[in-house]
Amino acid sequence: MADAGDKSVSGQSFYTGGKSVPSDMIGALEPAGLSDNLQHTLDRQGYVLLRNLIDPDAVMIAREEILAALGSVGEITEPTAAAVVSRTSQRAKLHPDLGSFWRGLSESGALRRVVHGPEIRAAMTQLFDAEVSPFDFVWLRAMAPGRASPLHMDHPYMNRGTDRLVTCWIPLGPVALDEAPLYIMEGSDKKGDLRARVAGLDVDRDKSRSGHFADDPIDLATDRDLRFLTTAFKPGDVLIFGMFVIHASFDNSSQAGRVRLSCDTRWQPSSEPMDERFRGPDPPAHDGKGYGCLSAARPLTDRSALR
Ligand SMILES: O=C(O)CCC(=O)C(=O)O
Repeated sequence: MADAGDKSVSGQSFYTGGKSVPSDMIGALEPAGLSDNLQHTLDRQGYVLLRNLIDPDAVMIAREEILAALGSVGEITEPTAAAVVSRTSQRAKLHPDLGSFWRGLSESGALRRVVHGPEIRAAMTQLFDAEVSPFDFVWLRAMAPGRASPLHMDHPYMNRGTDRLVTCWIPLGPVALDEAPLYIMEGSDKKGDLRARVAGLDVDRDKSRSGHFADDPIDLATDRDLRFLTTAFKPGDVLIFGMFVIHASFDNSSQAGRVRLSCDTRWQPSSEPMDERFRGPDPPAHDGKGYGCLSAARPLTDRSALR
């Protein structure tokens, strides 16, 4: 297992769709600091990586709660703190309403302390230079070995409110380089033709089109001379990016069989309109399915890809 928190990405093999990514196509995400102008950094490089922003103890408390819940449905072996998958599941039997099970975890106080807590609120206030609000809906993810998130921009999934919207991707615990770290395609937000492919698309209204990019990530990066930027993450780190940045995760190739936990959230100025699907005490999310719309709401043994 590579060292989580190590800035270097050299010497590590990365895989997408089972294919090895050439090492000269990989680069390291550069951290910023709160003394930087966060909006300028976001505009310039398409992302802001803030190391150790959130209290790591709070992150680990949320992590342990989620791992214990996955252990209670037989998906994580004992001791659950090691985050190793069992490759079996009792989830659907014990919790026939899978969305409700995932909603319970997503709304826990321990997780909300991390993803909507004072540190991230302060960073978002600084970034937007305004009072800020998060979407109430959060995208809690458990990425099992062999799985990955597909290549996409966030815009077609959440564009019924303001354009002044950012994603905050938060690792829930250490994420080593072989444990499906998120990657960003460097400079992809500056490529007008890539943006034009999904600009204005609303995946819930236009079912004939996928929000994801069907391209093979290595082919796209080669054709457009784009690098994959990633890093190993530590508890407390936050990766912020805009709606038109191409991103995905590498395959979880953990030989130890460790699951990757993370949560992505969205923030915007409070004065701007919010996408109604993701606000309120019981957000309808995609197709009114609530938390049941997420791949992570399915058992870890399930291979279907939702959101
Ligand atoms: O965590 C992942 O694998 C995907 C996250 C993502 O797509 C996002 O934060 O927008």
